[in-house]
Amino acid sequence: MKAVRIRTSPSLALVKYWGKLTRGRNLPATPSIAVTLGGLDTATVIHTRSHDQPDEVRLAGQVQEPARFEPFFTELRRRLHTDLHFLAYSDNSFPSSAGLASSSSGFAALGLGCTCLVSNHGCDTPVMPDQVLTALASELARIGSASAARAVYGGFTHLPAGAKRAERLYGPEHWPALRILVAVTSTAPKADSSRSAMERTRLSSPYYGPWIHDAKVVCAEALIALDRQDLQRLGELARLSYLRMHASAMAAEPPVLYWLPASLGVIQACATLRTKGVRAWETMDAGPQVKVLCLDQELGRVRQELADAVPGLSFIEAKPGIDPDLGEWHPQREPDA
Ligand code: 2P0
Repeated sequence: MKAVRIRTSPSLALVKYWGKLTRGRNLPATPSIAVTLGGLDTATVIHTRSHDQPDEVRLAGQVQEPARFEPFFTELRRRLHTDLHFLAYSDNSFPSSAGLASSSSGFAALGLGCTCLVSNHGCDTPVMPDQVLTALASELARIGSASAARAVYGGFTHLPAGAKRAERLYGPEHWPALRILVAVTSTAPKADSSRSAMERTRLSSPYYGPWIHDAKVVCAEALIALDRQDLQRLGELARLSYLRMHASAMAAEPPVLYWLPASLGVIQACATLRTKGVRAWETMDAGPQVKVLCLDQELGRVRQELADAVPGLSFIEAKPGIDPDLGEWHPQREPDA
C-alpha cells in the first residue's frame, strides 16, 4: 500500500490542556477531557516517499513550514524503524488556525495514516490500525500537537497530565443527544499560536501554578459528570476550566488575549439563556470562537438566541464524532512531486 486516505475531526477540550511539562517532549502539564467534533472534517491523503525526498505537508494546497512537522516525522521513523518519507495533502471543512483545533485533526491524521502506511508497506492485503497501532498513533500525534493525541479516537477522550498518549473514555453512543454549537466570530488566522501562548503563560503568568493545580481537581469531577451525562455539572466545570485557563493566559507578559467583542457577546448570551432555563454552557480555546454545549432538543433555540444577540455570527453544528475513517487511496493521478 503506497497511499492512504483518512478523515479525522478536531478534538474539543471540555477540560483544557494548557501548558507543557519541562521534561519529555510535548507532554501536557494538565489533564484534559475532550469530545471529538463530528461535523467538522479534515480530509487527508498521505503518500509514501523514498528516503531521499523531503517530508512535505500541504494544507489547502499550501506547503506548510517543515520545521513544524520535523519532530513528528523523525520520531515516527525512529519508533517504526523505517526510512520512508511522506507527502500529505490535507483539507479542512472549517477555518484553519482559528481556534478550532485544526492541528489536532491534522496531526491525528498524520499519526494514524503514516502508522498505517508503514505497517502496510509492501503488503498486498492492507491491515488497518488495531488498538496497538492506534495507541502508537496517539503517542506520535502528541509529538506534533498534544491535543492530536485525543483526536485519533471518536467520542470522548482523556489525556492525563504527563501522559504520552490519550485514552478513549466512551464512544459517541455514550451521549448521542449532546450537541456542540460552534459560534464562529472570526475566520482570521490567530496571531498568537497556542504553542507560544501556553509557553508564555508557563514562563510569566503568576497564575500558572494555581491553574495547573486546579486543573486536576476540575478534571476529576468532570470525569464523573461525563460518566453520568450530567450536562449541568459538566457545563459548569467546562466553563470553570476555560475561564481559568484564559485567566492564567491573560496574566502572562505580554498578555494572551484571544477574545473579541463578539466572543463576549456569546458568553453573555449563554448566561441569559441559562436564566431562561435553557441548558447552554460555553467554552473557548486558543482563538475567538465560542463553542456551546447543549442538548439536541434545545439546539435550535440556542442557535436562534445567539444569532439574535450577536450580529454577524456563523455557526457549525457538531455532535460526538465517530472514529476516524481510514482506507487505501487509489490515485486518480500520481502526485505532482
Ligand atoms: C486543548 N488547546 O486542550 C487546548 C485548549 C487550546 C486550548 O490543545 O503546543 O495545538 O501543539 O501541543 O494541542 C491547542 O494546543 O498545542 C490546545 P501543542 P495544541 O485542546
